[in-house]
Amino acid sequence: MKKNLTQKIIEKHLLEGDMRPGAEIGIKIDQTLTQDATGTLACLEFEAMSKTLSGGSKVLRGGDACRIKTKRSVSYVDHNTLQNGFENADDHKYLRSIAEKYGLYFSPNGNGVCHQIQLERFAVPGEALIGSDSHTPTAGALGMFAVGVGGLDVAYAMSTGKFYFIMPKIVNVKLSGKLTGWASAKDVILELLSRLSVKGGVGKVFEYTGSGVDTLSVYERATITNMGAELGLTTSIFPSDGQTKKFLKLQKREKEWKEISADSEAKYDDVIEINLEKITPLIACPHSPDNVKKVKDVKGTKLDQVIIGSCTNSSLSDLLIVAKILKGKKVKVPAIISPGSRQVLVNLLKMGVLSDIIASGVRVLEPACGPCIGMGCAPNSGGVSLRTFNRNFKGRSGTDDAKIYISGPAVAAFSAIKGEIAEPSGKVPKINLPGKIIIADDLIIKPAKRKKGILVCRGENIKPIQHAVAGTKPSNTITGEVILKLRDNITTDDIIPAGAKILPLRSNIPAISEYVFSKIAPDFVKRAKKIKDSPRFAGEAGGIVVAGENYGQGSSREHAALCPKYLGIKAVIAKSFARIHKSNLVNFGIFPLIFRDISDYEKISVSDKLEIENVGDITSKTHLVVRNTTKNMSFVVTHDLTERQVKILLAGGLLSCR
Ligand code: MIC
Ligand code: SF4
Repeated sequence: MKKNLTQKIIEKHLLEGDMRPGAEIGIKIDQTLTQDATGTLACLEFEAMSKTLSGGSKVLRGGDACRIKTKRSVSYVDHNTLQNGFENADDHKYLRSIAEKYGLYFSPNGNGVCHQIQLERFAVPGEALIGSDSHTPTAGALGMFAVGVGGLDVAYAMSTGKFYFIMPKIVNVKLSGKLTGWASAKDVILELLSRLSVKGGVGKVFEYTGSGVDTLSVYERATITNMGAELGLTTSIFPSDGQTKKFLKLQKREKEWKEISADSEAKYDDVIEINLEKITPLIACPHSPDNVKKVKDVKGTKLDQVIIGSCTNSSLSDLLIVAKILKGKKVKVPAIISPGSRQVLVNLLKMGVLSDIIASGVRVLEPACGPCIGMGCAPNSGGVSLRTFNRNFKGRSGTDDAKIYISGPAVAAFSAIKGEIAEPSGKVPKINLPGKIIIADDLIIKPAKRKKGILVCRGENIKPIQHAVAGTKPSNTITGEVILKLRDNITTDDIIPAGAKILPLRSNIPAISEYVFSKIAPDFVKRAKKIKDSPRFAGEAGGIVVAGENYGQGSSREHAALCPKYLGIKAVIAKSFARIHKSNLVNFGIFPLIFRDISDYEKISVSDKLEIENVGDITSKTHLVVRNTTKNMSFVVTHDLTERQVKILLAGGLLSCR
């Protein structure tokens, strides 16, 4: 049978299940990645799974502990790079010691953003990667099957080498022609977002094929696969071809290249056609990546700031274009660049173009996520900022009333020079990547040989997770009160915001839980705690959250499930869920339930008391009856959980599921 590329890779890794869209399968995982904002928790979970935690002691002696079961697992420090206090530094020390003890690679602070480095130094065509970051699919640019997941799934893969997920539908995105003028790879993915919206890719893989594929470099492909996360896709993938070989050769990793692509008459579940010739510069307007317009339609919008960077557009080729545009010019508004990796920075320096960027008045930050996750450079009140990032959710920049636009690097560079959103003009510069680059990976610490006496450093900021995740089996009727009723497309940033103030608490669940829904419902925590502690419910009841479509889109942060769990949330009833967040809810024992009849959403109000009956029968029944005792009415909820997920839920979460 003719196969597409996704089927080929999954089949090669298949351990359990049937590769039918919608069915759960288990695959072997070759590589994992974690970053510091999700990785500390993932490593704590890994330790808990590996049963190496001994009675809360701060320092463990090791040597006999289990090692990771994957071929390559990399632990990155790239998100929590501001060190305003001891917290982040302590977490980083913990991560480094875990890497040494269990056999992970460790990429320290200043080395760059995980996805850029994974692409440069670790991704291998045809292999399978999961990462505790939603943009892990960036590695699909190299023909890798790469999926973003919650930390617990990574911890599980590091302990067992396995990953379970729902077999997605595979869509053939057929590219023809080639990009012309100032159109860039960013505009291709913005075009898809404008056609399909932020929930258009849920349950799907986008596999890129067609003659247009050959015209895109790996750097360009990576921009497209990276932002597939914004469509809600399971992943995106390009074939491994001549462009891939060229990239790996440049990275002095030619030996890891192999050709891999779909069979010529392979079948797909759907087809989308894009003629690259027709793509023009696009821009996502506030406050969603799918609010896409033509640059020419918003040009002239005054800007307060421009930032070029993030894992979407911070590669060597992106910054070379920017340097060419900025050469000899001055920026009119504060402009900032954060290179994707130290390798990118070192090569810009060697090629003599960093000086063009600096001379134009641009501030150069260290290679890290930085402003993309609200780690500094927040805009002024009501400020308008144009960024080359992938997300422009309200408040994510650190300034709640700022307006964030998203574009490709050329639009951003021209706009910085004009001080307003501007269309690129003039002759498109030709970017010649050098035949050889400096391979600046010397900061990466390779896995140490197994040895005794490695100390795991657990700073004061790292609180034990057992009490937070300890799953109690749900009783047969979940009794609860609706604490919050939400709109469509609630992001995990809405559930638990990031930013320089909250991020350092990622390894301290009691402390970070104080910020759940803090931006959109400041009294949520108080109300959740009141219900949780109410003697009326005798510890059995909890809060229930009601939501619209695509609940939990965006970041993979499992804190968006774990913290509500800590606050006593028992169930989320939504019109639909985003993939990663749904798995995270299951992993922490919160029921993700779906309205059978969407109109029932309208009939629920905040403070209604609900009883979800016969939860213990959920295995056999896809329907559960919910009694609204406040309004004296009932409605039906369904679920699309697999048997394995039901087992996890009924055990109270993955860590309690043996
Ligand atoms: C993001 O871009 O939102 C993050 C920060 O990289 C997250 C991970 C996190 O919240 O730590 C993601 O994309 O998964
Ligand atoms: Fe970092 Fe931003 Fe990429 Fe998330 S989207 S990994 S915060 S650069």
